[in-house]
Amino acid sequence: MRTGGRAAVLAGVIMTVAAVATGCGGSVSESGGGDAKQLVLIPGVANEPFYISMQCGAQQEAEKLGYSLDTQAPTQFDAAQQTPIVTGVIATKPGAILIAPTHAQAMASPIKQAKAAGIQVIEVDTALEDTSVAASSIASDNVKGGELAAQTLAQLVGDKGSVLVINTKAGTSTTDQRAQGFEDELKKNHPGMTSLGVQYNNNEAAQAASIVTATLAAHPDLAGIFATNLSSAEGAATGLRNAGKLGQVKVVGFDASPKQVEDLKSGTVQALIAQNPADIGRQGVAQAAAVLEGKPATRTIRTGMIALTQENMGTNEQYFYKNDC
Ligand code: T6T
Repeated sequence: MRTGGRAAVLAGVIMTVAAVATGCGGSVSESGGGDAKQLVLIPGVANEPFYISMQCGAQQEAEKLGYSLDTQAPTQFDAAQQTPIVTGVIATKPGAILIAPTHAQAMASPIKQAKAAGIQVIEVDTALEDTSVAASSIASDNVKGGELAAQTLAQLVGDKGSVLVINTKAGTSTTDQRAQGFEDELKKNHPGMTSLGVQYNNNEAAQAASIVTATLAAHPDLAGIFATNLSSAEGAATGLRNAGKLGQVKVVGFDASPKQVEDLKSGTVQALIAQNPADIGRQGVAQAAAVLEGKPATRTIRTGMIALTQENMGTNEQYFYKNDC
């Protein structure tokens, strides 16, 4: 990111927290014999820096507001694994669950069961397609994030050439929106760039690396990659390293895990769209507390993002995700 033009676009990327208040009223919790002061966070997957950072923020806020927070996560980002966790949590009757649904449709049924059992539902990061279930949803503006990724990649490749999108799993609300925002921005404002389309890595970094290898074999002139999340970006870096194409093919990745930050520092990837998962967790707990205390909830909350580059990463360390609190 050395030219004035690049810096100018990237300077304007910090999106401040914007709450879209709809004034949805909450009711005092009746958790049917359970503990209304107990909250359960159900992330998309265990041991992953994005969700660990979210948990750290949620934990801090829960302590501040006088709630207990338990976290139960599936070992894979998979609705079949997340469903029994939700079912088990329903039996313990907490006041609220804060959940990152691993699939916009497949998780609707268990989450509706939680709501029917009198448990308040707050969506953190991902969301169900059915917007009638959750009292509040807190996430980055993922369409905007995809657009920002397209603008950033366009600058890196000189606004021309073939680019690839590596997505995680179809049906993940956030990454689908990022891919959509990216593709729409290319069509609208970057006619010199051609998208080779979206390929899915099943949220496995190794699969993202294989996708890069296969794409380079078919398209040796590949100019850039948009990797829609942590696993895609970590894997894309490995794929390019294996193919000896580091630096030649430009990468814009979503998220900022410790490994991704290392990849940015070493120039393996050129930009990272970092989210603010701790803020998602904090605001998720605040919304849960509001509905449990009969105060109005904010139906949709958008948290901040920033495009990190080698140039600005030194002054934006607060955006790096954590492996522990
Ligand atoms: O990108 C985040 C999250 O926003 C997305 O919904 C799923 O993947 C991550 O957790 C990163 O792995």
